[in-house]
Amino acid sequence: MGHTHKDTCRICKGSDLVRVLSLGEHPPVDNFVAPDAVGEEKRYPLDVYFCRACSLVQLVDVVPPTELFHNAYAYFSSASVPLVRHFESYAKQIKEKYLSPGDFVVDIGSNDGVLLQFFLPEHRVLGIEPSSNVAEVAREQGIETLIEFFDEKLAQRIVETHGKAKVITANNVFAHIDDLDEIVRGVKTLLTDDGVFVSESHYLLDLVEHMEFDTIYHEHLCYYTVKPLQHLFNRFDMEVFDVERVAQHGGSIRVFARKRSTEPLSPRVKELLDLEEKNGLYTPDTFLGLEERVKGVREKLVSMVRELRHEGKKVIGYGAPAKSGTLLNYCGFTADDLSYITDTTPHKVGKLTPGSHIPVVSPDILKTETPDYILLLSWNYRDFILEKEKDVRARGAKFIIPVPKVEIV
Ligand code: JHZ
Ligand code: SAH
Ligand code: ZN
Repeated sequence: MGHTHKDTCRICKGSDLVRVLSLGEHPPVDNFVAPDAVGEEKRYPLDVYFCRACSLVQLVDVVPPTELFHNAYAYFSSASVPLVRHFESYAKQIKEKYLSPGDFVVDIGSNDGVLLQFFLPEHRVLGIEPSSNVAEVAREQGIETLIEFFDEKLAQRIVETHGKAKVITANNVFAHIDDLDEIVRGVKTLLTDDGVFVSESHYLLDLVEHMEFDTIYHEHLCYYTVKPLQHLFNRFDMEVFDVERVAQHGGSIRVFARKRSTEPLSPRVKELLDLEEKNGLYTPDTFLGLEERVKGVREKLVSMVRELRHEGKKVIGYGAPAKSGTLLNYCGFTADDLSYITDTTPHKVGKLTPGSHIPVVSPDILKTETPDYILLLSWNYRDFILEKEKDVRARGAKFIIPVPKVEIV
């Protein structure tokens, strides 16, 4: 199946789209390859566009969702200990602010149950998760999960079988869905009149400020700011009533929306809108400069790694997150550059990274091996990983940090 190329904005439907950054063609980042199944991989363009009408930054080349999310999806949220802790405190906030015992919570893109587990047993929960291998893990823990893509029809069915939800969450998935109108209609159908929709996504301001170019990949169709999200919800008679910046994934925004009401909005909404404006996120010029900066990072990283290899040093990678797909393929790294990459996800171990075909192994290898340099691909867990790997560092291994700036520690 090929990809589709849209010529209108995903939120406002306008057609004044400017291409602001091009990263070339890449395979889908979560499609790890079995060593005995190496063949031609499909590559799709990774070009970023800015909408002059509503300021949404987005991809317009859309890979069919079934090629990204399927029965062998590689991302398991619970493989990252700091992320599990994050969702534990997220659930605590929601419980304290919005829930009474017995209330019904639905999570869209519930993955392995990383968030919903923390609402049990006080609340009723339901996960929606189309990647069946990941959904099974949640089911095994007793978290009821529908193996489906969320849409309005499914929302209607859930209302009939389970009733309406007091809280609907959708984390790191609201930026991943092409037809946002369908999702918002579904959310409205499923939500009680006093219900709350909470969604966390990577934040464009952090992407730009900290050069997080590797967080651009086909799963991420939207790079959100508050302004276009307001536009989206308003179109459906809903409103963004609160926003919060959180540190996850190098910087995310947690956005709270509800059916339109007469209640006041949190002052934080206006504060963040002002900050976005001040930082030029509503003009394409801000993004047009990105490509040169990204090329600069590539030059620095590639020459550093190639020089080290030339000197006979052993270099490996640490973490095979989705974003490593973009970084590795954009830099053209292969197993000649990084001998292997460690990752805590059992599903990734034993496979090859998409496109770059570098073997993924368990981090246990570092208990006995001491590479000279370790490229930290899961840079968003930097402090946690540097502390966790203090033994191999004490034995002389150095970490190369690629983001927010290339440095060796
Ligand atoms: P992590 C995810 O992207 C999923 P990814 C998704 N693509 C998305 O939208 C974004 O989040 C926002 C490993 N690891 O969480 C585990 C170690 O090996 O940064 C994971 O494979 N050792 C839908 O994939 C990866 O790193 C460790 O100590 O970029 C982390 O992936 C830790 C902490 C993690 O997200
Ligand atoms: N919410 C988790 C997982 C994010 S990964 C977290 O924040 O860590 C994104 C998840 O959304 C994947 O597990 C993917 O299979 C799922 N997903 C993708 N499209 C979806 C859709 N249309 N409806 C529901 N889930 C979807
Ligand atoms: Zn638009």
